[in-house]
Amino acid sequence: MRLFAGEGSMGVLSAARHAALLICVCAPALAAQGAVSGQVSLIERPGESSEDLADVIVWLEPTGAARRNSPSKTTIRLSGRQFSPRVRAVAEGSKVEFPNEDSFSHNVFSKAVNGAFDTGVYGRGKTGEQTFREAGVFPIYCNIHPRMTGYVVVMKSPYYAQAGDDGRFSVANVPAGTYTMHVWHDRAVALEKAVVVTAGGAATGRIELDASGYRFVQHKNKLGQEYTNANGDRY
Ligand SMILES: [Cu+2]
Repeated sequence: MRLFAGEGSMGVLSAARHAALLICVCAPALAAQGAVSGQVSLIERPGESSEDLADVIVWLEPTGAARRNSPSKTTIRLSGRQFSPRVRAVAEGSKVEFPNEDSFSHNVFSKAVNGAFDTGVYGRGKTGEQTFREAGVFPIYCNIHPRMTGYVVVMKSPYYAQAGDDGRFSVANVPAGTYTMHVWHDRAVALEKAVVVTAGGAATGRIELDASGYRFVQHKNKLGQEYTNANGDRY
């Protein structure tokens, strides 16, 4: 780097002071973040086992101020008459694309308050999309295939995670503080739990969600009517 006449050692000292200041500001914030981890299981009716624990979403709502969430772009594929993945957690303001990988048409829609949309009918290789601007749980359906059900879970908090197939979850980079932890699965009663996160994170242990009261109810099509299967699709 070229030094201009008269700058010399003062410039170097000034740079050193700036570096020291940066370290003082950044170091405590970095040191006080940890992972919040645990394992979720579902209580089903007798004889039923859970095969969809990866649909569990865990998020932490700070009791104080939170850093801002960063919107992103993500994908839920339409494949084999299913949403894949079936559940997707995204930050508030994120765009979700729905590429059609089947050889027949789909029509993605939601009737959710604050999140209603309708992509219209589109065929193989085309992509529908929707931007989710408000936090909440948004059920998404297909107007052609009555069994297609998915969920976009939109987060205000930046601290969230989706469980693995075994129900284990880990929410990374959570600053020390007190939080309300939310645990969600579409067939279970939603659970809330107070969690204290230290500089080393927090371990919640095993969390049981109650899905024993779940009963399947066929949703209506986008016009609020029963599906007629007029196009010949069978399940
Ligand atoms: Cu469809």
